[in-house]
Amino acid sequence: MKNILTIAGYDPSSGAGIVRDMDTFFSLGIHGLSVPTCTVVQGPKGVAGIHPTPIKLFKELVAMMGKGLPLHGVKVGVGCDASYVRHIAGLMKGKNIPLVIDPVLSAKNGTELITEKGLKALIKSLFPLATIVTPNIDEASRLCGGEIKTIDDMKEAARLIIKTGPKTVIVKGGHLKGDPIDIFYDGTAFAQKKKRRIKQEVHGTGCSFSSLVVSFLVLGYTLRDAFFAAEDVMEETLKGSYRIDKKGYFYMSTGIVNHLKVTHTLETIRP
Ligand code: PXL
Repeated sequence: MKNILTIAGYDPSSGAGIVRDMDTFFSLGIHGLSVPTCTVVQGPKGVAGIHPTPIKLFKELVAMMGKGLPLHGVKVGVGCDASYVRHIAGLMKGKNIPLVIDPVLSAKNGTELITEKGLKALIKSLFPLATIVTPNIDEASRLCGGEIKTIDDMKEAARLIIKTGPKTVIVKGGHLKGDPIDIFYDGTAFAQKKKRRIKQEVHGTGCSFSSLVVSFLVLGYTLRDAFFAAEDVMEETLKGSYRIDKKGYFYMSTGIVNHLKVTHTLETIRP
């Protein structure tokens, strides 16, 4: 059995964050371990607040996960603040296992999920240790300090982000107009995946996608193959997405990615 540790935010409605990550690992036959950087007070209507995990508790939980348990991969989502991010960097030192970072900045309603200092620490101390970083358009433009409107802008962003240290960058184009395209860049070559836009807005897709990527890396896929396999499974989970609210009541609510809809067996996904 492979173990993947997710260090991210806790969303009690299980739409995003560590619970979503755990569902993803489980759907691919991987055992998930989880340590929350923060608790995000959240339901189908959105985020009402964020409470950092006491740092002493966070460090104790990370230490426990690092002790005696073989870690085969690590995924980082909401980094919360610099002390959490730097501590994760300490955990990764000397470990030759995949690290996938979803550089989450804010919730859909704009609530900041990482401080400015936390973001700086993420770029400075964790990006250089990352196997893959998976920003969406908004995150990529914040990381690069420029607007992203076209595929060429996405590629330029990937080129700039890779200079901060990760081996590979995936820029997710879902927030651009038209059919979304995701861009993969490993420092020498680009690959891209064109997708069909689905009507229902779905929450937690970034968490699922980055968890799928780290899972496939742990299962032995190459970087490029992990990208395409994650894209394939993501499409299935999106097609099967569901709502947890009373239909028509929480009119602002978003759907939940459905990992029970993963029908691919590993053999059929494996390129
Ligand atoms: O989808 C971004 C995200 C990630 N992780 C947690 C969240 C959110 C958005 O609300 O709450 C815990």
